[in-house]
Amino acid sequence: MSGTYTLFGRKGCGSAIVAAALKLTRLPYHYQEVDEADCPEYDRLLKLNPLGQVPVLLLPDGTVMTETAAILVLLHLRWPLAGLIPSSEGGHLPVFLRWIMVINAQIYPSFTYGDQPEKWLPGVDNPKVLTDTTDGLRKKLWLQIEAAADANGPWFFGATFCALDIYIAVMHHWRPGPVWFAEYAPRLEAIAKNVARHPRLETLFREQFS
Ligand SMILES: N[C@@H](CCC(=O)N[C@@H](CS)C(=O)NCC(=O)O)C(=O)O
Repeated sequence: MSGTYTLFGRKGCGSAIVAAALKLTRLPYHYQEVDEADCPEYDRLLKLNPLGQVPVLLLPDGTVMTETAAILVLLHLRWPLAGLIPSSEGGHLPVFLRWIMVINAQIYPSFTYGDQPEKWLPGVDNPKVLTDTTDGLRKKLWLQIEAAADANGPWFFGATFCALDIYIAVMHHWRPGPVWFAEYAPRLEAIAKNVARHPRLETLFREQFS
């Protein structure tokens, strides 16, 4: 499909996952940074996604997409050569589907609720307890993903790169953070470093996480 995509994002956020996927697919895109709530770009973002969340991807035909995983599936279908999703031949696909759903349905929302606990527990004396419990759940989930990752790398599936590697590389910068990953999830930490060194992604990762 021809035409330019527009990605609405914020430095260091989940939009970096979509930006990395776009770079691998080589689909042409324009990046719109939305770094604060009080700016015209944020008003435009709110019109596209009333939740005000990034990433939002505006397709060349004007269709609005939210939800990182849904966007990656679409990009994969439009540019399968990027290898974002493992082939249905071989055993990787079911494992990929399991962990990509755990990341999107459990790990990602743990930030939605844990980052602004007072929003979800109005009037409660100690809303930070929600941050602590969701941080704990997230560590438990990352440890499961660590145990499932190939011990020798360089990617989650050994020699086979896929979008899980991109998620790991971006999210390892988020709580509990790189120091925790280095100590408790060294396979995931190694994957994150390898993705950040990928020739097509290294500039993006430097820009997003420096
Ligand atoms: N389910 C969404 C979650 C997106 C999301 O939570 N994005 C964060 C940035 S990484 C955000 O915009 N948070 C602000 C908010 O939730 O108000 C997705 O998969 O893309």
